[in-house]
Amino acid sequence: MDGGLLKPVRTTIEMLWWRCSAVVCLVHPLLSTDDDVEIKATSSEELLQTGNLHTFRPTSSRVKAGCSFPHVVSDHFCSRSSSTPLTMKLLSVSLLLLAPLLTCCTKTKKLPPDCSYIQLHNEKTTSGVYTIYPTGSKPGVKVRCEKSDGGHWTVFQSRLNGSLNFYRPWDQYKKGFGNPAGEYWLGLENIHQLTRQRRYELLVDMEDFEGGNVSAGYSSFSVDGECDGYALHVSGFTNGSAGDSLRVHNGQKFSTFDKDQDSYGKNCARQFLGAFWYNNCHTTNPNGVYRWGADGTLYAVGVEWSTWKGHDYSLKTISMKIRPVK
Ligand SMILES: [Ca+2]
Repeated sequence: MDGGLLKPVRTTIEMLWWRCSAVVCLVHPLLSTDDDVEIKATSSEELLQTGNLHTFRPTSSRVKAGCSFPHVVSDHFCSRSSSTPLTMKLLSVSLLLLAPLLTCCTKTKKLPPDCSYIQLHNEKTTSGVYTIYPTGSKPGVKVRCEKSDGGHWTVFQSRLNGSLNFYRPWDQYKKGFGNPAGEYWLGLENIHQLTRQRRYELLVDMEDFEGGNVSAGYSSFSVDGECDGYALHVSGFTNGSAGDSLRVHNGQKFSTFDKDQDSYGKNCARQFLGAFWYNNCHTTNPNGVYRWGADGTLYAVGVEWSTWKGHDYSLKTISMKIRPVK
């Protein structure tokens, strides 16, 4: 091998030795200070021949070294001034290598999956916008949390003032849209990820333009995955003067104007200008057209909860929220 070919090989070997040296510098204190020995070496190749780990300075002919495996080193290159049991050394090195893993396990902090979890770990939290992690991992999603005596509710749907158009296609209802501080939809995938892990209850709060304020509660709420059409499972109507307008929607898949999964011969989303778990078609249309109160111009296209205000009254506000069942 001529000099031109030998040079890159020598350079590579020296780089490898520098990397090994960095590792040894970290391990070195555990190998004990009295293991330091003086060795003679004139090149990286000579050190390589020892089969040992060393701190190595390529420009120096006399090298300070820590012998990690003295039993494989000849007396010519390495002599010991003391004898620490080899098993103790191996144990020390093993603990050092395992330390990062042990540290990782003890320092792992669970990301909050919902608003209730956030409040549970910080009772001083107030109502507002927080980041939750429905899948248990990043990235998270911003959501509005509403505080009550029984724990924070995670709001997944909110109509407040008609500032946002809710007549949107499937992909937007899947991933979510809007601003959690105002009007928004959390997204079917997020709702599914939340409710697949724990049992949730549902609360629907609503308000009319005359100062009326009612609610409807359900003891069980969940949404299937996309492969099952994000089907709704809601049951256990418990209270609320709003009445039960969700019963006929139980078990229905979600539909948008560009994805018809309803039980109607035509397209409910197109006919009633919304997106929901339509059946044939609805007794509530919370994602319908925002209108100001009573309006019979177009039948049942408004933001409605029929068991409270009928099909020709569009509500002032409505919000749907969930929290884990205790
Ligand atoms: Ca249909």
